[in-house]
Amino acid sequence: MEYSNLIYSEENGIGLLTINRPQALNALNRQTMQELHTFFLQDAPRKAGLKGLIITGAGEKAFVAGADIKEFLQLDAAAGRDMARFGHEVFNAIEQFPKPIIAAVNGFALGGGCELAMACHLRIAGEKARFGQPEVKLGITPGYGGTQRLIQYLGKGKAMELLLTADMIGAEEALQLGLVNQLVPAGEEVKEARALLEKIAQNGPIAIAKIIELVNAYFRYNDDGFEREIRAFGETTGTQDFKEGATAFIEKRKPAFKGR
Ligand code: CO8
Repeated sequence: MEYSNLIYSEENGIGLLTINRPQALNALNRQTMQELHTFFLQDAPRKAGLKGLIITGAGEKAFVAGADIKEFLQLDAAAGRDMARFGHEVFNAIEQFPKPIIAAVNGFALGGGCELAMACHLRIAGEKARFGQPEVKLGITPGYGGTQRLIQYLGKGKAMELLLTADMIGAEEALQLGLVNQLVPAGEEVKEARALLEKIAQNGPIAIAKIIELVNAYFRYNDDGFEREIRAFGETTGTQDFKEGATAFIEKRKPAFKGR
């Protein structure tokens, strides 16, 4: 299929998928999510000879700076919940994909971008990478699995802190906390991801697929948390606080939340 916001290339069985909206720091708008859905649920599973995939962001500044806040303003509670559910389908397909997927994080990985990186099997961060779940600043909760996967990587205490404060962490701290697997010089993320995939691809492909399935199985005992997140995202999207939070971002000012 033809994509407008994704660029795909393949070399020696390793696919490189680039989210390509650099003017919006690669924010995941509706069209991009639709294309990711088509890619991961239809196109990628049919690619013969594929050994693994790399996901990265176009430009030097961002991996993905989140869901597209400018499209948010039209969302009501039901539409918010439906979008969150659609995103969960995409990110679950990434997490369950039987070939290894590495996020090559070249810059901001915020909100939906951090959630996308966490859905991948491994993460290689460049020195400029920054991670965070800043949704509470907009008056909403994460909606693409962030509340659940952040706990899986960081543990409850640090996940709670980052989710409540909306603070960002740099690549060095992300490495120390186990959120990323490798820290590399800026600009080398894709090259190092490719080298790691080449190494993994020396191993048995059936065993690799089983490892992915089994490691994921360990964390799938609590699917209820994911379902609750989808509902919470819908509920918070229906608040006046959220309209204020998203409008304040667009108008480049601080939001004045009223708790309604
Ligand atoms: N959505 C839309 N546009 C964005 C986004 C975004 N998430 N992030 C950046 N942009 C745009 C900016 O508006 C700006 O556009 P313009 O030039 O037209 O003003 C352009 O990208 C460049 O950004 P900045 O000028 O802001 O660049 P800075 O270097 O000053 O700041 C930051 C970089 C810190 C990354 C800043 O852009 C920022 O804070 N971005 C928003 C980060 C954020 O809050 N992300 C979370 C979004 S919510 C989310 O992801 C929820 C996921 C679940 C969704 C579930 C269903 C919908």
